[in-house]
Amino acid sequence: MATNFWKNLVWIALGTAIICLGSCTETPTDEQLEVWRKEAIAGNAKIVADQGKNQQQNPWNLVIQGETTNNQTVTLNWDQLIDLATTTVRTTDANYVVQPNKVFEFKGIRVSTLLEQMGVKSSVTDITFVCYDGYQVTVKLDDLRNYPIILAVARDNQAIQRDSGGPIYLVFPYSQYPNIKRVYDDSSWAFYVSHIVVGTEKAGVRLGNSELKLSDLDKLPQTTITNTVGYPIGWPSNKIKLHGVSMQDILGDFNIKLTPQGQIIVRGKAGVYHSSSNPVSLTAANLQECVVILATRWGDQKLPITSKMGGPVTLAFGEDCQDKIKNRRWVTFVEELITQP
Ligand SMILES: Nc1nc2c(c(=O)[nH]1)N[C@H]1C(S)=C(S)[C@@H](COP(=O)(O)O)O[C@H]1N2
Ligand SMILES: [Mo]
Repeated sequence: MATNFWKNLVWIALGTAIICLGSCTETPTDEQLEVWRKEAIAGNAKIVADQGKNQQQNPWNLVIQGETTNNQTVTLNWDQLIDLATTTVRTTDANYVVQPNKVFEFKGIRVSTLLEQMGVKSSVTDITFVCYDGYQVTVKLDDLRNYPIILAVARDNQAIQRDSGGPIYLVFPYSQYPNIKRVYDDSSWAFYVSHIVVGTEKAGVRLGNSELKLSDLDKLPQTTITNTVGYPIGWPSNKIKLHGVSMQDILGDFNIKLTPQGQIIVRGKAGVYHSSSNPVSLTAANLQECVVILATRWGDQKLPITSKMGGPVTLAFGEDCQDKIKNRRWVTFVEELITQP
């Protein structure tokens, strides 16, 4: 079955090649990439919507993107994931606190095998797992190659429940290799994984029909804020500098004027940011009262924001936002701005 799956994938790739007849190059065009990206995002948004509607059916996709050999995004649906889940790992479960020594049989997809099939650029060292709730975990590619670290879909032959990290749970072979605990503690066991990001993606924030790349953001006036960050993981806990473009300047550049009732919705990669009932939204008043930026760099050295930190683009709030914006969320992996003027 797994072989069959990869055959299908090749077939899909071939189908795409046929469409661009004659003028085909090895690298897909930006337009093609954009189509694939949109498909992946639309597919994921749909899964998330269905997930909300019907918990029983439990559909789930896994999206693989970033610095793969072809810069392609691949979305695997649940049936495909089950077909690929051929690796068994017997280990204790870092989060099974009732019986910390109980050994479970996890069944899942060995991450290194999946990445081998996808192809990874030779410069890549880190692989980041993004979860439905916006949490992320980064694992060294070498460690994925050296240890059977799996995306588990079953524990003792049962689907993994949400409260145990399912439907896709990142599992480390603690029992066989106790030493890896020192590098990957219980916080590394990512729950409800929805994306694998290979290396760090290129910045690309959609706004209407446009896509803001890093070079576009760099052309706009640059704003620096200094604050304690509210990202879930991967950042220093002291006050730090974040550099990027203020939301006001982005709206100004696109000639978008928000009415007093208007708002701008900020969407990150994770499913939680695709909920229509609880979006991250900023009003015109919010943006007048305090500084909100799309951050592209951090620290005194203006380092790029890697996947490990939820980059390349994150949402950041100035200190003056403290009491002014309720339900502030420091969105990681920002991918889209939706304006409702
Ligand atoms: N998706 C996701 N996975 C996650 C977390 C999380 O917040 N979200 N927390 C991590 C941490 S810090 C620990 S200790 C374990 C258990 O988290 P819990 O105590 O919140 O259940 O899951 C890890 N995996
Ligand atoms: Mo934790």
